[in-house]
Amino acid sequence: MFRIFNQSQLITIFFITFLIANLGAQDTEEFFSRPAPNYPSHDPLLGWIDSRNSLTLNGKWHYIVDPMNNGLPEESFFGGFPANKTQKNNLERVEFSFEDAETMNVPGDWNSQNENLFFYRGPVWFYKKFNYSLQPNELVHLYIGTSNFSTKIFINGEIVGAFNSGYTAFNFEVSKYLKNGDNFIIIQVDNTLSADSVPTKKTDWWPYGGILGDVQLITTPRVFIQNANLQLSDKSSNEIKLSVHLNEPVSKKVNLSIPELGIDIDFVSDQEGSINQKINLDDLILWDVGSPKLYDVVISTDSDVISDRIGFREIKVIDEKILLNGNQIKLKGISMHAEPIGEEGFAFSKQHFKNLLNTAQDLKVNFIRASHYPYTRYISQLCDELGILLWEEIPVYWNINWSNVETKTSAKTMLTQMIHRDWNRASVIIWSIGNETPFSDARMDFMIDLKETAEGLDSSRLISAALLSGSVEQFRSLTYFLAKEGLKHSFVSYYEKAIFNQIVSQLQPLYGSMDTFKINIKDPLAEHLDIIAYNEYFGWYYTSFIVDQLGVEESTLRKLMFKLMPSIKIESQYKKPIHLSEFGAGAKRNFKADGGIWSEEYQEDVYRHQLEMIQNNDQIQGLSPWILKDFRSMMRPLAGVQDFYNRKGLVDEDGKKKKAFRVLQQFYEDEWE
Ligand code: GCB
Repeated sequence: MFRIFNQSQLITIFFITFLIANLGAQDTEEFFSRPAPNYPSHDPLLGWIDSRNSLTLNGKWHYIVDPMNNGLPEESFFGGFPANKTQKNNLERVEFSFEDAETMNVPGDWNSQNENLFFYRGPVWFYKKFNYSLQPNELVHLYIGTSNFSTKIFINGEIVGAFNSGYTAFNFEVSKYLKNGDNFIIIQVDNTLSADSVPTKKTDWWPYGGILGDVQLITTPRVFIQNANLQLSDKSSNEIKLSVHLNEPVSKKVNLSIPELGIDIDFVSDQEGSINQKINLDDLILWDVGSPKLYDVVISTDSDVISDRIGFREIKVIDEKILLNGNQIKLKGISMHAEPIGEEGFAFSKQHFKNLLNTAQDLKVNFIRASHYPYTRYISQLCDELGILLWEEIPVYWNINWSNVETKTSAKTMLTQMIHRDWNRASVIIWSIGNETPFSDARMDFMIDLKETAEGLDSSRLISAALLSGSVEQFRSLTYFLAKEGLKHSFVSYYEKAIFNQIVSQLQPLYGSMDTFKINIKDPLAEHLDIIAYNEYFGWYYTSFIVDQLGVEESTLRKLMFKLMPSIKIESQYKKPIHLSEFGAGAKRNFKADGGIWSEEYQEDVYRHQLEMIQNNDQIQGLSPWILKDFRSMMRPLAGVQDFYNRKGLVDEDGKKKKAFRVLQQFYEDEWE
């Protein structure tokens, strides 16, 4: 009987059978909510991918926007998009066609490639045809550099798997789905965020959707080197820790070769397929800021070989100092977002990061805070080559759902993928496990778990998190010092002085014995971090927070804040270095406001006062002001000024410098040693 039907007729028969079964008197509901299929989860990350054979799937992909998620097989009334049904004759009803759909570039975000998708948050389907020639005894892995935020993958109509941790690389072994000749791949990417996701739906940056990193089909032998890590564990004896992981639990000979150092050593993996060894390297030249020495490293088995360029350096903290290769170093940094200069959208290419890092180098930095999420792999490669220190971060941002198991799994997956990708990059000295996370016990458990995960994966780097400032207690004492300052100045009105008098006499018993305003960072998380990173906005937000409660002019408070700032002391009871991970002010380039808010001059003033404060404080060992370049944010609608940009950049979106750029540049070049 089956021989008389062609394939599309068969599908129709099944569909009708399905309809009859489902629309029958018994249970029409099932038709509208079918069980979701099982989506397998990703494989352990493939390391050293740049040394592997691969076929790129970058380029033009067809796409269909699907705000109602109708293309998913379990949601669709029409059979589902992954099947890629095409019309065979003109009496066949097919309501989608990938072949006729528009195209966009992959990698690339959709927000900047189609103006209708600028604010879009939802699912989009991507489709590409490719030709493949399968070789015997090889495995093929689909490797995606980043896709935001939830991804479902189908090859030739079959489910490959799903990955729900945005901003990080992932891979699936896909050999069994491929055939010789024509193949097609369909990927659904959904950039919807929720209260349980990482990050949540509220972020002060653009939640770009799309396939944002390279897409590659990488080939390996059947038994292959999954990943390997080399790091300097002890500078005094030039001791290197080597770990190698094979994809199978087999005992195999593995060779490590570093020709320039005359290293050519064989090891044998244990029953788990792992090697964990220490070796001593003579005459090692260390990787350092300004002299970024990299070595060619090759690891091989009888069937597999991988290589990379790796630098060796030691980073540690002793009391309040940061030591790079045993020498004290101050982190002269700047924070960044992954957005290119002079182009809309998400930064993903080597060229994007080259341009950003050139601008940062012009600022005379030795350190970049890559906030608030992992970027594509090119940034750390470039920092390795240029000798710039790097902080990498996961988007555990503001208040996320600390007690939700899936939220934690997602954050841990991001941390693991980030570390497994960049653990050979000498430039990366800090893993940051979050930004401005408000106090609670649930948050402490969550963050400590992340910290232990990071430490377990990589013991050769520092761990930090940007802590939140501005407790009620801090604001109360700040108010006292501002009021006290206010009594001294003629620009303060009689009415305001009367208010200040009242405040001073009320708060005198509490703060009268203190000679200057101090912030003591007491966040209990600081005890678990190697560097205490702290975000503060004295010259920007804090005055507006206080003004609402006092009934004095905001302009008065801003002037008083500038008077106070140079003497403010930020300190911590934990004897550790403090890194000011953010400070800054908004300014639109060329905006004329007579030195007021949004002018370049006001931003410049904030920087001058901030830097004076920093110069007066020995516990501060690092800075990454907010931020290198103006960046897109849905939270910033002010027309004519912000236009959906956060304007705290030291350069505008086209890379043109604002006045504060030179203030920080000079500080780094001549003043802060
Ligand atoms: C912060 C956040 C950062 C924001 C910045 C701002 O504290 O960490 O993500 O963009 O302030 O500009 O308000």
